[in-house]
Order: sequence, then C-alpha cells, then structure tokens
Amino acid sequence: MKIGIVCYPTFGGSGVVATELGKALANKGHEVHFITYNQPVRLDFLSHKLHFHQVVIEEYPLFEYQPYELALSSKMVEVVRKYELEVLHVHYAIPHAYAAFMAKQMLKEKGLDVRVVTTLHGTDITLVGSHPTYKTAVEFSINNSDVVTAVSNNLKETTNKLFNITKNIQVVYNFIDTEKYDNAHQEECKRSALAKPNERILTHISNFRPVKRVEDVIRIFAEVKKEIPAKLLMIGEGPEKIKAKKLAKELKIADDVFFLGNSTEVAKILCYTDVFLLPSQTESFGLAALEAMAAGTAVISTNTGGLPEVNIQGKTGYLSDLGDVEDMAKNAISILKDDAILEKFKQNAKEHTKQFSLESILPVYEDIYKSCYKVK
Ligand code: GMT
Repeated sequence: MKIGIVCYPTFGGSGVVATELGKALANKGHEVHFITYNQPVRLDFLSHKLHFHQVVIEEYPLFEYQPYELALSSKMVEVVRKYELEVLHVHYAIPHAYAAFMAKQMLKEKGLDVRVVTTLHGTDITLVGSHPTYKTAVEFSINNSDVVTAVSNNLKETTNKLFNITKNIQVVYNFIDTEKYDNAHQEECKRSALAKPNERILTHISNFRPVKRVEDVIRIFAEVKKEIPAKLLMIGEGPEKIKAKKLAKELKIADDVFFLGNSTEVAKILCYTDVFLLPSQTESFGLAALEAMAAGTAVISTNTGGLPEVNIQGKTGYLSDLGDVEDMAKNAISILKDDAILEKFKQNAKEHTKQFSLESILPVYEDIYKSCYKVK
C-alpha cells in the first residue's frame, strides 16, 4: 500500500512510534511517506520505499502565530496527489487529525478519496486536547477520521469520558523491535565507563516536561543511594532539567547523577540499566518503560493512566501512587538489594515485552489500513 505518516519529528513517544512503524512498513514492501516539519529523529535512512516531505512554513510579519495546519494540510494534498497515497495515518490528534480532515475534503473536491487513520497518543487527549481551547476541534477531527486508534485501554476510556465520541476506538498497543534490544546486549556493554562493579544503575528517559516529574526521579534516587551504591542516568532534554540538576545538588548527590542529553541510542544505554524510573503524573502507555523492559530492566513507576497495562506489579516492577516517592524508593531498593531478585525482575520484564513485539502489532495496522475501505 501507499501510506502517508504524519507525526511530530522529535524525541517524544508518538514520533518514535510513528517512525518505527513507517520503517517497518517500508521493510515489508509498503511505500511510506513521512510528512512533517523536520526529518523524524529516528528516521535514519531514506529509500525508494521510505520518503520524507518537509512542511515548510513561510514566515510573514502579519502573523504572530504561523499557520502550521494550513501548510501541513496543503502538503498532505500535494503528496497524496503526486504519489497516489491511499491512507494518511496521523499520530497525535493536535493538529494532525484536524489538518488531515481538511486535506481529505480538499482531495474530495478533486475526485480523490484518501482514508484517514488517527492514532491518539496521550497528552493530545489528557492534557492538551481536552482543554476548552482545543476540545471542539479535537472532538470533531476524531469523529471525522475513518479509523481511530488509542495506544492503551486506559486512553480509550479516557477519550470516551472526556469527549463525545461517536466512533469505536480501536486499542492498538505501542510496540518495540525486540531484536534491537537483544543486539544491544550482544555488543560490548560499556557499563564500567559509568559505574563501579558494586554500583547499581538507575535510568530515567523523557522529554523532561512537568508531566514526567523529574524531581521525583531525583528524590527516589536520593533515597535509594542511602542504602545502595548507585548511579543515575538522566536521558533527554526539556524544561524541567534545570530544576532536576538543582535538586540533585541540594540533595548532595550531583556527582552520582549524569545528565546525558537526548539520545538516539537508547537501547545501548538501557543495556546496562538495572532499574528504570518513571514517576509520571500520567502516562497513556509509557513507551520509554516498554523500551527499558525490552532491554531487561525492572520498572518503578506510578500507577497512572495506561502504565498498569505495561508494568506488572510485583512481576516486571512496582507501581505506586502519584508522588509517593517513599514507596517508589522502597520498591526500588527491594529489587536492587539482591542479585537474584533483580535478575528475576529483569527476566520477567523482558519476557513480558514479547506481547508488544513489532511482529504482532504491525499486521494489526496493516489490517486497519485495508479495513479503511470498508468503513464509510
Ligand atoms: O510523553 C510525552 O510527553 C510524549 C508523548 C508524545 O506524544 O510524544 O508521549 C505519549 O505518547 C507515547 C507514545 O504513544 C506514550 O508512550 C506516552 O505514554 C504518552 N505520554 C503521556 O501520556 C504523558
């Protein structure tokens, strides 16, 4: 098939899922066209099956805010016409689902019928989408997509609670290429560069937005350190990074906390991680936790949103109430203090990710694209 993928090209989970999906579809012989404002960070190669079309915004002094949706929908129309795309799969409702609806209408006028699949990822519903500023347009564009998917049961339920949805939302879990994480293990894992043999390694990966509660990450680690020699790796960039660094200094643990910035090599970093920390305010799914689990890492997280669908209490890690730093630290210590217990959690975590494998999720999306032509 010929598929257009619209996403945010950044390090956020929705962009990562969209890019990995596009690459896998191209690998299977589909023709995939990414349409976004920059080449997605995980789109590390292009081919005759894998294209990138940049949405360029013309700056004009009259505009305080540049009309990105207009540029995006015009680009979608151009690419659909030129390459005869059959489906536009948009990731993250704002503004992609709305721009896709506009593109679909413009194409209809030209006698072309492109189908729109919208995948809801989380904050497009929970934090941003349901805000009165956007709600009407988000609800409209969800209801006017041909197919709507959500990345967890929890996100589906939340969407139905917050909006008046007239469509059945299909749940399609996020996925990972499990092989990629196995290979990272086979390569030399440079653990010794970061920690002494007797030290445990804890890791947090995110875009350091308030919703990720990175200060809780630092506080949990400070508690763990009181009992267990350890290092903390903080991967990512974002507005809360300064606060997290400051807190690490205040708690006198700064020498054991490494802020490593953004990385496209998370599998390599995760290969020497013992425990992954994700104390988010909400998380529709928690792709970062799934990636960590695929690399054989136990997860300490909150029990918010879709996290209980990914991290299994007492098996792959532990889940605590939002903000309960003490409980999260206690749980981390209970896993880290004993080699055998840690190994068991790591194995369980890795095993659990098999149900989220690329091989099982990819055909689901292919079926959705085919089914688009049956729904009207
Ligand atoms: O978590 C973020 O801030 C990024 C955001 C995104 O859309 O890029 O992530 C959301 O989508 C991911 C992929 O489906 C999910 O794994 C994340 O849980 C979700 N984030 C939140 O719900 C906060």
